[in-house]
Amino acid sequence: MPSRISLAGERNVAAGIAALDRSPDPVAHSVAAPAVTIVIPTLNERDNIEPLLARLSDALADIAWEVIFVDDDSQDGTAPHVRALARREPRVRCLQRIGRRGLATACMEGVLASASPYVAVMDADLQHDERLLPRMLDQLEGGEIDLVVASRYAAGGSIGDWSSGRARISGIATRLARIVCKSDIKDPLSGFFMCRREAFERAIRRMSGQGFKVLLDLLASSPEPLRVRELPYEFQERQHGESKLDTLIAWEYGLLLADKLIGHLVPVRFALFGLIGGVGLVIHLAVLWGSLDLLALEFGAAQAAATVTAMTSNFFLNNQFTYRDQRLHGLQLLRGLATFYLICGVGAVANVGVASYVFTSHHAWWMAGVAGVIVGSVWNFAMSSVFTWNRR
Ligand SMILES: Nc1nc2c(ncn2[C@@H]2O[C@H](COP(=O)(O)OP(=O)(O)OP(=O)(O)O)[C@@H](O)[C@H]2O)c(=O)[nH]1
Ligand SMILES: [Mg+2]
Repeated sequence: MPSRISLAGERNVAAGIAALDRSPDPVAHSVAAPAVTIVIPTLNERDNIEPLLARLSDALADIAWEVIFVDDDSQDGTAPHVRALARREPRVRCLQRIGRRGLATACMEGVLASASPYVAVMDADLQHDERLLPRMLDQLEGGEIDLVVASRYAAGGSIGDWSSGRARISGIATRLARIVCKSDIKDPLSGFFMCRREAFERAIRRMSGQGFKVLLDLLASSPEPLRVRELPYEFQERQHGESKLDTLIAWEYGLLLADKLIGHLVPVRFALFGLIGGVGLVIHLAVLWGSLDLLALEFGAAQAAATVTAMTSNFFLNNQFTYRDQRLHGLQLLRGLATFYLICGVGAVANVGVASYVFTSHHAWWMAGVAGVIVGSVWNFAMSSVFTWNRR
């Protein structure tokens, strides 16, 4: 390798630097950088996009803003629709995620895809009052606040016309949230807030990204308590499209709370995987008993039937609960099941091998059994999280 460039080369480099010195800074001469990025997660919200953009343009007339729609590959064509609008309006961007789901991770990735000093998160369905955005920005620019929350529960705010059932569930969930969040805040489950980018960045590596409640995740994950202000607003009716709330949202919420409470001791996914393993053991014993007593099968055949049933039910339970955010469907489901059988088969061999070794080393039978189960479970969890559910 030549240790120095030729004379002609040196002249070229010097000419290049001189030219750069003379030329105007290309960044400084582009359009004004946005002061605030509004991150909007979307799942089948096509019809809400244009009305929302019109409202944002009105509300933010004097502010340099941009909006990033983070779309999880909606079936109604939300992403191509946003891109079509982005060709006419450079303040609009689309981040389309394929094979991914999750409101919280969508918001986190939207924030990471932006560079503005302030970032807001709001829903696409016109339930959040966009006229609050300039006041939120004012509060942050004042310098004494890290996070402004649009609050349904602060004095003057309201949940609109929710059914009494939804209001009660939200009340209970909010009380639970206060246990894990480090701020005394009335609406830690609000989906509408604005914060300083550094505050978000400091917390993001500790965030769970689990489920719907990204604000709670942010509050509970921040290394130091955030300085919060709440602005009241009235939650509006959804305008177009369908709600994405379903019963499993409560499950995801439970996982987020568990992660914030015990996640530093044991990963919640592993705890869940172990719990489902326990359910699998019960299923195994039930099928074994049924096959021996009711069907009068040979022990070997009964044990094989029980093993396959337990592995299959474990796979589907894990797919539904432990890896809900990476759920497999269609052909991928079959492929996942095949890898799961294979991994658990090797896990069983490891389990028996370790247990036999511990037993022959003159340890108690139960100690040998537990050692085998631990090694087998860790193997199954580690391998299936790589080869069965985490292929993308
Ligand atoms: N990217 C992405 N966005 C999502 C996902 N789930 C929901 N959203 C979006 O998150 C926002 C909130 O979801 P909603 O279904 O409106 O939930 P909600 O406002 O609590 O419930 P409603 O009052 O019934 O509308 C909406 O903009 C949805 O399109 C998801 O898995 N991925
Ligand atoms: Mg909504």
